[in-house]
Amino acid sequence: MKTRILKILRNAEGYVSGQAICEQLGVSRTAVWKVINQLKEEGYEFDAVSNKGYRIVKYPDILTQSEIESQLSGGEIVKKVVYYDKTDSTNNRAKQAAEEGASSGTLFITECQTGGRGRRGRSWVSPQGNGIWMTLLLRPDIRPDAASMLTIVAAMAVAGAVSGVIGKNSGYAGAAGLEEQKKCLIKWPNDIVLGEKKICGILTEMSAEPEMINYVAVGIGINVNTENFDEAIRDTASSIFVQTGVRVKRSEIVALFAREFTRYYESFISTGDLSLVMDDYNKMLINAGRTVRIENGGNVYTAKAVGIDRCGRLEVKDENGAESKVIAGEVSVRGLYGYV
Ligand code: BT5
Repeated sequence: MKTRILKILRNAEGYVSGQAICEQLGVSRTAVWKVINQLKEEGYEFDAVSNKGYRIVKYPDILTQSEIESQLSGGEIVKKVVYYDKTDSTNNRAKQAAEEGASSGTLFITECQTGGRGRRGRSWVSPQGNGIWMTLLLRPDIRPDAASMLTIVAAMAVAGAVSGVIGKNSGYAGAAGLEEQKKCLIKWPNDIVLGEKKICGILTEMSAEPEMINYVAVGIGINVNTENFDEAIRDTASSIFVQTGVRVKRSEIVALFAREFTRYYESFISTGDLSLVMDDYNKMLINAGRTVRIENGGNVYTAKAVGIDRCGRLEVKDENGAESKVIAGEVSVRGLYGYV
């Protein structure tokens, strides 16, 4: 009920009377009043005028189930939000819930991770209060070898959502009007960069049979309002706030991510590959046209990145013009002189 009341208040043009809420939801005045008090405790500020009703004048920067679900339209792939004040890793929460039967479209999100994970045993710094640490549980009807493409789909959705929210909050007409350096780009395959620094990483994990996926957990970490970084990541990491000076509400990014993800995911599922979305991805690809250093086990070489193909492989050209394709998961791709 909290989500529904919050949605009514959020979408209202002006004041909404307690009576109108009661009638719309078929609940008592006391029940509405209790929810309004709970919302006040969570940091929502109201203007309450007799004979007119309530209007929300300030939203807290929180990631609770009702804060996020009240911003969803119902048409998104994200159907349900499960929130934790603190947990070890939202990927662990999603995987455990998946084993216990949780449905596709459940989003696990937390304020703080105590054991945030990157790829190949690396750790992910996930402090309290200023980032988005979330995992989307999916049960797609695709071949297991196509699951890694979900990282590409998620990267596009994050980049689109971050550019959109920055555009909206910085007074520009939209992402298209952003200065080039404030556009959110993708470093193949799983990093989202702003101002050439990493603001987001994606960790996709899967449980599958030879021909069938049980579930995929798409874990996403975004540094939103972070101001200081651990020494170990200071050179490469940054946040939306540090790069743009804009402080955005984290739930707005999550809601826009849900919409963007739905758009790209539906295209991906309709063909089972990235053929309908790869052009958009390649436009957001920071590596495109740049020389990259590819480390594949003991084999290190440089080549010019061209773009991804419909399976998400990075096409590169060596100095003699010979083309080859790099498969994610096995390699590390860096710029010649730094992170990109
Ligand atoms: C990633 O790994 O970039 C995937 C990160 C996924 C994090 C999300 S948060 C929600 C969900 N739950 C989890 O437990 N994980 C997912 P990788 O490409 O391996 O990069 C890891 C490297 O990024 C580390 O070794 C550091 O160098 C750097 N790093 C760590 N924390 C960072 C941060 N907060 N911001 C930027 N860089 C960071």
